[in-house]
Amino acid sequence: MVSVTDLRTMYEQMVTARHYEERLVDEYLVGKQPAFDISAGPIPGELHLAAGHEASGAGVCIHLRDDDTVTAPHRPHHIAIAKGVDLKRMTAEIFGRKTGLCRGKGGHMHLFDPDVNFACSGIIAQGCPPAVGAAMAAKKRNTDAVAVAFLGEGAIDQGGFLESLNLAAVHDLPVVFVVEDNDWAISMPKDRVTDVQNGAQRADGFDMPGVRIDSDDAVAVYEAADEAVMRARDGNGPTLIEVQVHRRMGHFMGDAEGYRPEADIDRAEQRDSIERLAEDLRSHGVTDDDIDEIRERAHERVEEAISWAKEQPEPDPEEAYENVFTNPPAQAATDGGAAADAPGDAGETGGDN
Ligand SMILES: Cc1ncc(C[n+]2csc(CCOP(=O)(O)OP(=O)(O)O)c2C)c(N)n1
Ligand SMILES: [Mg+2]
Repeated sequence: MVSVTDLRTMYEQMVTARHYEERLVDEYLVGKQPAFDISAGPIPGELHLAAGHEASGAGVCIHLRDDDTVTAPHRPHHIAIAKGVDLKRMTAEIFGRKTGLCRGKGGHMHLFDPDVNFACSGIIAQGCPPAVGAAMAAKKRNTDAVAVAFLGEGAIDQGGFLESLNLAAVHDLPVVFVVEDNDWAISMPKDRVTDVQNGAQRADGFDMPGVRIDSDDAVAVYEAADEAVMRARDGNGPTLIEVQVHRRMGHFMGDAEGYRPEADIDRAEQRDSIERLAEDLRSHGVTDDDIDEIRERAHERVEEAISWAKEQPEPDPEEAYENVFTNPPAQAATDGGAAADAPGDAGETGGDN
């Protein structure tokens, strides 16, 4: 049974995540108009927002400790915030600054915080094998740490996910897989890629428990995750949880969503898991003043992180090839890195995420 303290914590995480992303939108759009120029402004590159996914991050991560591992996909902010990733350094990373979590080299899809064992990746389902590895390490070290891999419903036909389920099951590993089902993989609706509408059924093929939560109700997620994390910590193996969330925004900032029916967008806007949780708080006797105070505290924290990040120095160009898995092309040492723009060399890192 969820306590009022836990309800308040989840609410704070969720409003922090929502406000954080609203503020990122403001910052992201600076310099990108009138014709959308994705490389311009203080946050260059793609930005995938998780507004509408908050209940899954908060409802799961509230059960985790710093020594538990979380891997997240390309839509990571709500999960990172709920896992306790340093908000200032995460924001500096998103702004490409030198003091960012990855020294400004990763951007918003490649946040890595070893202090709380958090990582994310733009490659879908990529986080599943490392989460299984972290769970195997915890088991071999005889600790009761667990690992959680978050992924989207569009990633659950990937081999990496299915192989991870198998390894986790056969070795009884302390890992929880959390599928965030927002019905879309970019512009592809779920029913065009699979006949299995309940993704939790994938668990049956690996003889592990599978739970589907049909609404983005933070309390329902909390309860399912409580059981799954406890089961993992107690040495009883993995669980697959699928949560119905909703995508309130486009796939990425700048997505005109021409493929998406108006009714679907309206439905996503009407189902607000944060408002639903505020109602839960009220029914537990928390006053509107208390709720406002939580929200204000969250907003202040976000503003502080954004102001701090914007004051941080840009990385030095000479550091471009430090701490990365590539060697500089021959000319880079002498031409300041301009050679990296040539096709086919180490600078060609583009791609559709
Ligand atoms: C292995 C791989 N294939 C394709 C892509 C391109 N891609 C980026 S996001 C995405 C769809 C992801 O959908 P889903 O997993 O449902 O997550 P959502 O964006 O809905 O949160 C795809 C295909 C990728 N990043 N990685
Ligand atoms: Mg999806």
